[in-house]
Amino acid sequence: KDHRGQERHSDRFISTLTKHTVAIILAGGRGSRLKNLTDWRAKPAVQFGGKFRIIDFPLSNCINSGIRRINVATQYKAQSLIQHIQRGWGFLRGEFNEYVNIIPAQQRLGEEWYKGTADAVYQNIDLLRENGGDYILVLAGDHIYKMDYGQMLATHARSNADMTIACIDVPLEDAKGFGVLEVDATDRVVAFDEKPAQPKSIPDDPTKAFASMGIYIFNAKFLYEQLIRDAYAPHSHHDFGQDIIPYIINRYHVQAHRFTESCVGAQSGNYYWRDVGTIDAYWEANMELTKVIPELNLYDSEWPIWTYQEQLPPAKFVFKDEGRTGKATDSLVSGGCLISGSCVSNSVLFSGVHVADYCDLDGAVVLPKVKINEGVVVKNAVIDRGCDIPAGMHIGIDLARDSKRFHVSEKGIVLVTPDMLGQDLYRV
Ligand code: ADQ
Ligand code: ADP
Repeated sequence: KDHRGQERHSDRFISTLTKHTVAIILAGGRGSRLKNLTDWRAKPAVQFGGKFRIIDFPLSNCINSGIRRINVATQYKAQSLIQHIQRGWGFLRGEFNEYVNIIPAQQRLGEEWYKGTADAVYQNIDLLRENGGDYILVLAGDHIYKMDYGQMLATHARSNADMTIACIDVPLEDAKGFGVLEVDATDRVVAFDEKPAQPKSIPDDPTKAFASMGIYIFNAKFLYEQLIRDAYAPHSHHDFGQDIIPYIINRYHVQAHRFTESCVGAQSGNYYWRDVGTIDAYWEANMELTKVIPELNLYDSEWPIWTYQEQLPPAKFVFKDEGRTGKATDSLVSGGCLISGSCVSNSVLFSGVHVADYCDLDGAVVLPKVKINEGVVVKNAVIDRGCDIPAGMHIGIDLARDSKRFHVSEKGIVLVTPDMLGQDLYRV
């Protein structure tokens, strides 16, 4: 039985857990590795996949898991994020104690902004207490994935843990960027190393490490005790990965929850979790969606991804002259797009992109409200919202030249923003 006297194997086991869970999504990080894409918006507000923002993924996961009390902690350049959540996520019913609550930074203590991730939760401790959940689900606002948190709550309750961490196998060479765990035979966490210089591999595969996904479940009271203790701990960074987890693993019960078992919407039998933290990863994840069978299925009605959607007319493709039909292949084209006498392939066009005649787009990720004038060629690039690409401009063809005016990533993806074109930012 769990602490409410509910049978662990009863049919209502998981719905009882999700009902008594309050989520807090940490959406404060800039995501500076996304370069100029996050000059004016926080990483969770960055557009993804034609009509979504990154934050829509953890938010949708909460709703689809039956967790409907959600707080979003904002900090860096939150305007765009706040606007998106207000417009798109207002459908929950306060009468039923459902809400998405946007928490502005710095409401409680002192003069400073949040220090680490634990501090961001600590500064909102009063609010969480008022929300009154038994379990607190701490989420990052900047990952693309579909996950049923109900199954993770079940792992947490069944193992009688104080805290549970969602984990995934990652290639050993990538493990330096994660918290790396060791578990015993019951998947209890016995060691934790935050971003180790020399990550340890898992016992049965030297090419892989067991990494924290930065997704945590805490018993509410336990979390508050730890946050208060940590707030006064000298030399603490007030961070879950650097401070809280290393302190508690040998003193309390920390359980690992394997993401492989909880995959959702995985019609092709795989599971998907991406940190689109760099321009290369961001571009690649968008490109993946143009494949015939992408790993991330956005067309899965079992696990819909919700978002704010502007009212827009359908995408339209216009014939120019022989051989110059406006067309798009292996591409995602959103509402409000106009493609006239141009060829678009392997591209993701967000809402309201206009492509004039005689253009060629291949491997283009084009954010909303971009105008591409006649004769433009774009190859392997990310074009930021509101850019007006001058007629005849070639992007991604001569990288040496592009690197003088645009940002060129390690793998040769070109990022173009309105600033770089000397244009005003699009304000809506
Ligand atoms: P990182 O990915 O480095 O490591 P971090 O930069 O601390 O995580 O950010 C986690 C989340 O919190 C992000 O969504 C970020 O936007 C947000 N955030 C950061 N600082 C914030 C603040 N002050 N206020 C509000 N939100 C804030 C973590 C763990 C690792 C784990 C990886 C998985 O520490 O152990 O492996 O996540 O990606
Ligand atoms: P949107 O949320 O409309 O997609 P962006 O993400 O590009 O817009 O911009 C984020 C927010 O930052 C916008 O809502 C806008 O109000 C604000 N903003 C954009 N440019 C500037 C600027 N130059 N100075 C101050 N604020 C800006």
